[in-house]
Amino acid sequence: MSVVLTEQPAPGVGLVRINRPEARNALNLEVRRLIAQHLTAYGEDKDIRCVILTGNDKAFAAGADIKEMANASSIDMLQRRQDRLWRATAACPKPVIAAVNGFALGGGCELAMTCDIIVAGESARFGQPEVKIGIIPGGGATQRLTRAVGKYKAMRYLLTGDLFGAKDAYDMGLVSEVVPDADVEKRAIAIAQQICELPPLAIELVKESVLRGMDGSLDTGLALETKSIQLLFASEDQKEGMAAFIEKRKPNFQGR
Ligand code: CO8
Repeated sequence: MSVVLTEQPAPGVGLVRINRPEARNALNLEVRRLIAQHLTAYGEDKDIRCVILTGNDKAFAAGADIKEMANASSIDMLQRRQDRLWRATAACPKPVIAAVNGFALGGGCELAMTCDIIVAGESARFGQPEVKIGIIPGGGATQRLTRAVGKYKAMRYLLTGDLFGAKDAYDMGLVSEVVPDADVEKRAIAIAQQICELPPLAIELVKESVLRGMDGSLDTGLALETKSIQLLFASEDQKEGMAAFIEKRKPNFQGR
């Protein structure tokens, strides 16, 4: 069986499941490459409108595969060019929801942070324990965790490697929702279905405006948002959405 599985749990929803239970879903290169491949394919698939990335009940992912890295040289690490793989989530034009149960540590927490929405189970454990094994995060945590929760909370966890629970993650602003463990996937699918009902072009431009805007000045971000809303007035879905509101009926969005 493959180390990364795909399913379609509902119409329009693509689900990518990390499947290395014997290694707490540690992200070896094969897993990283397959996740990136599936996200790219779903991004191009007209029938998919929202993607869920998940693991199993024990682990979303317990980090990069330490056994695969332990004896690597700097040049090996450079030639693995993993940074390109980390970009696949943001590059996917459709929203990606992380459904997290169990451990999301190191590269696993970083993978969740590349997603657009994070739904976590009550017992999920997050953390960036890299300093405990002599390295620092390499999948974006020094930047994405800091942007998500602020300098002082990020430093507190990055500098100690301490783990933290789902409630703390929620209180810090790292996760979008906390639900009972058994409901994580169900809730992620429900959010995905809600998104599938909405006009895909508007959804794509929300994602782009938020992600690109976060990296620029407020002025640049606002300009991008303005251009995006102006652009949407060329879409049939904008005409349909507003007409349906006025005519008091359900809109029928076509992604055009
Ligand atoms: N890598 C490889 N194998 C792992 C990993 C991992 N990250 N995590 C768990 N495993 C393996 C264990 O070795 C064990 O294998 P075996 O049965 O052969 O001994 C099996 O999974 C089960 O693990 P445990 O027995 O330890 O299970 P527990 O439930 O007792 O503990 C933990 C689970 C707490 C998750 C524990 O396994 C652990 O601490 N794992 C390591 C967590 C960690 O340090 N993660 C950070 C890794 S470094 C990283 O992610 C850097 C990202 C940089 C990426 C970018 C590079 C350019």
